[in-house]
Amino acid sequence: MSSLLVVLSAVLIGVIFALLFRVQSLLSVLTGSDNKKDSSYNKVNAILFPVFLVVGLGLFFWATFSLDYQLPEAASVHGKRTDDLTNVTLYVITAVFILTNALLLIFPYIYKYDKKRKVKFFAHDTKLEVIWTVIPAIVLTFLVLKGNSVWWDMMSEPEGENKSEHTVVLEVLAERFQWNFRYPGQDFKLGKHNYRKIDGTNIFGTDFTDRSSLDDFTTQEIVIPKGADVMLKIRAKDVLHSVFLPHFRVKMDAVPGMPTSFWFKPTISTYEMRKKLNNPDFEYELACTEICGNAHFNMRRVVTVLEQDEYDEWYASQKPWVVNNPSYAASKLTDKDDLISLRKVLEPYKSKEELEKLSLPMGNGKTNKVASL
Ligand SMILES: [Cu+2]
Repeated sequence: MSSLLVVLSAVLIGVIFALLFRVQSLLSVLTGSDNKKDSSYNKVNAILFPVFLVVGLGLFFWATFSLDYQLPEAASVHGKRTDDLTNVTLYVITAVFILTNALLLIFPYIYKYDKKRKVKFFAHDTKLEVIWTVIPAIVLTFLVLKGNSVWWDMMSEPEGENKSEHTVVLEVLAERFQWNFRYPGQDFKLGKHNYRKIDGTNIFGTDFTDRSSLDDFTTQEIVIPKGADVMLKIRAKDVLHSVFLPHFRVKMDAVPGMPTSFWFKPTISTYEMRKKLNNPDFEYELACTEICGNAHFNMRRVVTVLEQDEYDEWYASQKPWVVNNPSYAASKLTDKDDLISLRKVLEPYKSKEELEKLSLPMGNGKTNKVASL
């Protein structure tokens, strides 16, 4: 009961104050004293608008040019075009940003309260409407068309004079929380895969009945040659991940059930970039840019760009996956010719004795000595 009284008296006091204020303002209108009110606050507020504009723009340019969050120069042909597009877009946006904010903050200063000024009333102005519809439409059309051409550059195989002498196609498989890479072997053809064939050993779901898969090899890092057309075929096993190669300015989501891909052409080798940046520890990297779970931070891999001859050497030194898992591959094969192909792939890596000892269980339950095929 007493608390109700307290609330009621507080409300009453509030009402009394409101009424007093109302009476006071009515009195000032009647006596004409409100016209004489000093307009210094009006002036202070009016000046604060352009001051905010100058300070704000100063901080904006300071943050843009002095904070060091820029990536090094783009290390791919596509990256240079992407940077150009980004810069053109930024120039346009910055110009519009400065213009609109200047108008917004200078108008209150110019048109601050002045009792001598007459107000102009207009509800519609066709000329203004046309100007602010047509100009943005033209600028945006230009930006979209330019962006579209950069996009298709990345999405399609280079043709004509843009095509390099060498092409590298490799598969990128994302899973929580690692990246896996599969290269076509000496036949330069990636073997087929099927998600139904994925198990603890065959993480790519490689289909070994496809002979071009027998010489494929897997790696834990991406190695690519400078100057070649590189295509990444991207898959994800579980959730959304994202393949981001910041130094080459390429990025594409890895979507479960929907293979994606992109093309790019590296132009600066890791060694050259280290020299340019004066940083002997510099590495290009692949980073997952989809927050895919609690160990997301694990999804970083080194990308090494080599000169073509160094790359050829590296490529030739890679062992096909089946060399380390011959029994597994053989267990998936039922056709005799397939097994003979497997033996041919194994032969350069295994001695005759090893091949003799190696028994390859066949899918039909029988066991074959691989050497006796
Ligand atoms: Cu991820």
